[in-house]
Amino acid sequence: MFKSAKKMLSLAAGVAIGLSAASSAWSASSLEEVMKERGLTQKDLLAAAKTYVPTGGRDEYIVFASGGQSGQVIVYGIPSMRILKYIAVFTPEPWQGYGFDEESKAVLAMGRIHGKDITFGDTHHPAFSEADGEYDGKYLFINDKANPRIAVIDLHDFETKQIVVNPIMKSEHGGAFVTPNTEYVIEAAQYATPHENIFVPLEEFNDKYRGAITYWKFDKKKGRIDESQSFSVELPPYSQDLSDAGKGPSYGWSFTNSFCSERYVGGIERGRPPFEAGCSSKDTDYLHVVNWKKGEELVKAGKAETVNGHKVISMKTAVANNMLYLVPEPKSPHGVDVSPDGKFMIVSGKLDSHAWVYSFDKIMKAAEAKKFEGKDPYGIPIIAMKDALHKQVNVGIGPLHTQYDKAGSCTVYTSIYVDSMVTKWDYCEGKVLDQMPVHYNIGHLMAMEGDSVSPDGKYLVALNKLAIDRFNPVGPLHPQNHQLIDISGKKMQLLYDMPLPLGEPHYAVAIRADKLKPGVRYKSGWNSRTDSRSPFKTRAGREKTVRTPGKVEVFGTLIRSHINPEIIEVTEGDEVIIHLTNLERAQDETHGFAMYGGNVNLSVEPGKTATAKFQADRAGVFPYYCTEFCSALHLEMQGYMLVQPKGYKAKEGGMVEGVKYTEADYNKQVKTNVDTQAVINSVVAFITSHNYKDFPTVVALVEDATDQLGFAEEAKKKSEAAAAKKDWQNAMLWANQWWQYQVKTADMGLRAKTFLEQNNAKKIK
Ligand code: CUK
Ligand code: CUA
Repeated sequence: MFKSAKKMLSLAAGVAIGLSAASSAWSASSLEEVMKERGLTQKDLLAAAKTYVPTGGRDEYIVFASGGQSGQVIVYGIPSMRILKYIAVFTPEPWQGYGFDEESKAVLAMGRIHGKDITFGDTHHPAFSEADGEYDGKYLFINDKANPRIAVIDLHDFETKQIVVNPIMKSEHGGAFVTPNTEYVIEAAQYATPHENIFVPLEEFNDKYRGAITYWKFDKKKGRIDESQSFSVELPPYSQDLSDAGKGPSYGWSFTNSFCSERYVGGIERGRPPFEAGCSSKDTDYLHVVNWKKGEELVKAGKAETVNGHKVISMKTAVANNMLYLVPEPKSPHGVDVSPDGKFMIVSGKLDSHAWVYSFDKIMKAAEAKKFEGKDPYGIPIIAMKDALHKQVNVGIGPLHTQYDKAGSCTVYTSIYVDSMVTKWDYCEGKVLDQMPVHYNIGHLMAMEGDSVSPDGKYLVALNKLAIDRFNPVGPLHPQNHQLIDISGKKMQLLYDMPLPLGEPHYAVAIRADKLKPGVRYKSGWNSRTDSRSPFKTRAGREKTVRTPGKVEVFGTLIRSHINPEIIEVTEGDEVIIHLTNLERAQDETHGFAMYGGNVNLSVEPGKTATAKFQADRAGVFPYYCTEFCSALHLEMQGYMLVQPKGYKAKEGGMVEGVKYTEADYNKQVKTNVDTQAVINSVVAFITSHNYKDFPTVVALVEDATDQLGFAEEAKKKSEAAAAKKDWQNAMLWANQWWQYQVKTADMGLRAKTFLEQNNAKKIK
């Protein structure tokens, strides 16, 4: 039996023994003893049992949380609260090679503002694509408040594909919110500015500064926003805030609130009272009620103006076409959340202790009857609060956002920022049902599939702004605290605290895990950012280096455990372009590519083609290597870029080998290989004598092992050819390469065999 397989087999046995020893230790300490030792209560135990997912288990829901200032999206599971991924969106992220390979740099470049690279984002609101108001699990959108932008993430591979820059806003907040069939992604402005990219003094604030809502047209077939079909509606400079799309009876409308309809401009240094004083002096602000369907028609009819190359419907046109109304809402409101049936909108005032339930039906009746209490300074009709209001409920001090429980119920949950609690209440009857403290200062809260037309209830996550004393201290900058709450019973039950150390996630959305069907590999030679075959796709055996004056272009490949080419020779001053295709088909066999000194760092997942581009501006020796521990010989997955000085002449004579091999060495290696093959054959016999085809994991492993064995066969031929010429040096080295492929084959085979044993595969012959 050969050494490595023996080692692996004995290793496997060792693991098995270790497990049984450990399990006896487990049973020795009883549950009661553990509870006593760790000071746990029955309630703690119940919470643990409700959230614990044993090894190999899966979560029921997948959460996509904004990563706040990190400009990323955080993906985690519910109920385990285990973090699964950070998706790079607006910010370079080395693990994913985002912002390092040319393909993803092109995505970040779409987000440039006036030609400047923006390498962060202030993400607030993620939103799923929808079909008939249900999450369809295809795309995720997220906004950037600081630099008004929307990003499109494809949930097929959890990668960012597109960033669009808002053509008229300089600040936003009310995005991303989608219409029920993802016709549009809504983005509303925050701090008013001139729409044109020009200077306008603040003295002209009322006349020249404007808010807006942009409706980004989404092309579901292409999976991209179509900027040419997108449009905006001009709004007064009221500091628009959050938005939501109507559905059911309110389909075709959208709702956006505002928090500084005073139009106050501060200036502490000029001796003026600050913004916060002037922006909270009135008792009410305005909810903007907008008919985007009508807007779409007006744009098609050529009734929109063009600002910065983008279609904008003026307030005048909007009012004349009955597509824009205002409704007073309580002092400095924050969230506006449409009910799953589309009949109500709940708004809370940050400086008020009430949640206000508006009836869409009442608003429409008043609008149709032209029953207005007046017009705002821009001529927009105002529907009186009493003509729009359904209920008003005292929910606690500083209410922010609301989430709806299961479809058909009247139960909602509102985050209470100042009081640090969640209030559960009934919006049909208008009464409080339960209240629960959270830690601390909750912002958004989020229920399972909460923004869809059929929320699931079950769990609620409180996205708390402050953690204060909840976790082990890590310095002045504290993590955020996401708390998982069981809402399946009458009383809310706190289950779990999860620290989130990556920016301030404002909002999150959760989807049923079985709706997501991400791939595990790309079609070979794939540009994942454009979702098309890369022109730089390179197949095994077709690797090449193309030299033109001043430029060296490498078309290379990656596979366990070598980078082809292993030596790249360039001349000082050359532009170097390295395209690498990962030839692996095996799940989770990503290879990285990092090189000394030039900020070169790629992540190349199975099938992907990625490109590094840089200037070799100084002569020297630059090692490169694979950054993912991909096999036992991962450390040997290495190479050298040699940057030769201009005019360099290569020395006479070949490489001096460190070891000289003899015929005896060759024979010894061949003997090992033959023995190894016997082990492989026995593993193959075991696998094929079982119903392995019933296990997709094993089928994939077998496929991969078969590939590796094919490579072994090629190396074997090279070795035998060299031996025939009595070139023992090459015969021995190729025999060793043949063995390396065998070891990889055996590795896959043993993993498959172990899997079959652990999963009680049936013997079929
Ligand atoms: S926001 Cu931060 S807590 Cu941007 Cu939706 Cu309310
Ligand atoms: Cu590939 Cu390490």
